[in-house]
Amino acid sequence: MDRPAWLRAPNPRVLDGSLLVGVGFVLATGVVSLFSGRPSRAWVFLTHGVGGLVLAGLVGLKLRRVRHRVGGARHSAVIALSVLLAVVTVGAIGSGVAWVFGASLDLGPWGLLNLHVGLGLAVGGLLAAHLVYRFRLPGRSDIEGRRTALRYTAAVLVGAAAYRLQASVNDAAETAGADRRFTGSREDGSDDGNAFPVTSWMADDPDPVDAASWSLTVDGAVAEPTELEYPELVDDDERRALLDCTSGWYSEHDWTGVSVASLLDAVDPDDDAAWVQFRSVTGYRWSLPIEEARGALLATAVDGEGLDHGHGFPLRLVAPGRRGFQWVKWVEAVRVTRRRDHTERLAIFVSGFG
Ligand SMILES: Nc1nc2c(c(=O)[nH]1)N[C@H]1C(S)=C(S)[C@@H](COP(=O)(O)O)O[C@H]1N2
Ligand SMILES: [Mo]
Repeated sequence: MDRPAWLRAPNPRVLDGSLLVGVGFVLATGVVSLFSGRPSRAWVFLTHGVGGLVLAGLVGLKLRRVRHRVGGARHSAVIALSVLLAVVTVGAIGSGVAWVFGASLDLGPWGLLNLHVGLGLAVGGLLAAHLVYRFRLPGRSDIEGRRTALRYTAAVLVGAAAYRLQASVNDAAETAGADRRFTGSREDGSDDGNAFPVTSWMADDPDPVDAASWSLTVDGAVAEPTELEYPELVDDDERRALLDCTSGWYSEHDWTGVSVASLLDAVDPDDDAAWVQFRSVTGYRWSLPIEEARGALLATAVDGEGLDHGHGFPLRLVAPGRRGFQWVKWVEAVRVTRRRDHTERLAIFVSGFG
């Protein structure tokens, strides 16, 4: 019996165009997800997962169509590149699915989710190279409007159903993937003082900070810049907040320390001050909009224990709703600025090297 038209393999040009759109979508949501920590962004993670499953189906169709070329006589650099793209794509999708079902991998400072991000970014680069040799625009006659639209609707529905089913399978099998946050992260060491993972992104590993020679500078676009010695810090604030690292774990604690609002009040920011940057002894730094910074905390203690070196003694930023990489450790300067310092986006990658 003939399959209904919308179930037949799509036109090659349409399939290739869909793969391009699909990879673009999954890459974009993947990158945005790394900067998303609030539940209002849950849709980014959800659509990334569903998009990944739809993409898996499209990749399957594509591989079925092109696999015979690999064994053929026309071996060339272009084919080698295509094979590499296929392998890395399958790896990116496979590592994402494995993560969702609770798998782990120990890659020194990194884990399975970091591998997933790395492979995903590699797909973007390899696909760009592949398109240099292979790009063809679909023609008008390829598109077959209504049928294509039906197919896509079906693909997205199947992807969403598969994603939904995943949650039930995880729950029923009680896998490590069952209790993921909406970000995909799994709980580790909550409410247990310093006993949660120590992570650096990428190479930061300073010597322990000597409180006697350390001081905190608060300056920039302010009327009264100041410098505080360690004994001058006044713990005037507490916050229950959850640190959610993009390598896939989260930990919730009661943090105590100095409220950023009280520091700002003491230095009297200029009227046009818009950002507050937190800088580590290593040069690692990140900024928050000034209103949000007022709600943040510079912690000296976690669950009633003094912060230990790995977690940023003497002072670390607690930025509720922000991903872990923005919670700067070993803070020695708070700088108020009018414009965002964009060099910080580079600094978090290179600080600690050399
Ligand atoms: N100075 C500095 N602060 C940093 C980092 C870093 O590499 N250097 N890593 C960040 C990352 S990626 C995370 S997830 C958290 C981890 O904090 P923890 O080591 O206390 O768990 O610190 C953040 N603060
Ligand atoms: Mo992190």
